[in-house]
Amino acid sequence: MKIVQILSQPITLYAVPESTYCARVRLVLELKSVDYTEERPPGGTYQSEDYRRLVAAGSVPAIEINGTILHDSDAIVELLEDLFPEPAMRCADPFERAFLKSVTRFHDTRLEPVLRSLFPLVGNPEKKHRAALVVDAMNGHLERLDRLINPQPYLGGEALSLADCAYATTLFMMEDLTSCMNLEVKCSEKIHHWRNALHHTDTVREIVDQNRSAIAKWITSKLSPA
Ligand SMILES: N[C@@H](CCC(=O)N[C@@H](CS)C(=O)NCC(=O)O)C(=O)O
Repeated sequence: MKIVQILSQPITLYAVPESTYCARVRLVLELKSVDYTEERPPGGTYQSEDYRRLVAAGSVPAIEINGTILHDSDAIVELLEDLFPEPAMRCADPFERAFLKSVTRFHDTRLEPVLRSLFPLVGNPEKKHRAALVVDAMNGHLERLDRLINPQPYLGGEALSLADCAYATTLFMMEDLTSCMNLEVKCSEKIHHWRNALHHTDTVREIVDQNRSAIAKWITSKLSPA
């Protein structure tokens, strides 16, 4: 029996529209044509007591699947790959698979944490100097990423991988957050081509554009608060 057949319950994704980690899980669910419903955290925020009762780790994304609650986007997409192997989004070759995992880890432990530190600086002109330092650090990570990867057109070759899904919205969010502060993110041509290839892929474009419009609304709320 296929594992998918033993799933007795529909899948619920707890997510917020602005999050790059939530977009990554949404993207994998969509690319694998998995039935799911998406909900905001109960109580309206992932900081609510109601949400923490449901998801002990208190972070989004989380999924409820077969009665199990799981947080952490990387753990979630790995589980989805095991449960729904088509289309394959992990390389069969163990060396390539480990390499792509290391590229994903570079996103989660290097690039995204720096990007995240920009959020509290948006709409704070007095923190422009701090923001410029953050963007310098981000550009340093992008330079390292450029040396690390060789997308053709995706990270694992012709098929989209879980690693691509980790980066898709982040590559745009970096630009949207820096440009609203008149700062410049420096993406190499290689990273630009890869980003364009991602955006030319229908499902990716849909998820990226949804995330970008949520980020645009958030930026507006910070730059011109009501
Ligand atoms: N490593 C986690 C990071 C997720 C994350 O940091 N989510 C943010 C929202 S974008 C959050 O829930 N922050 C609250 C917290 O972690 O306590 C993942 O991949 O899911």
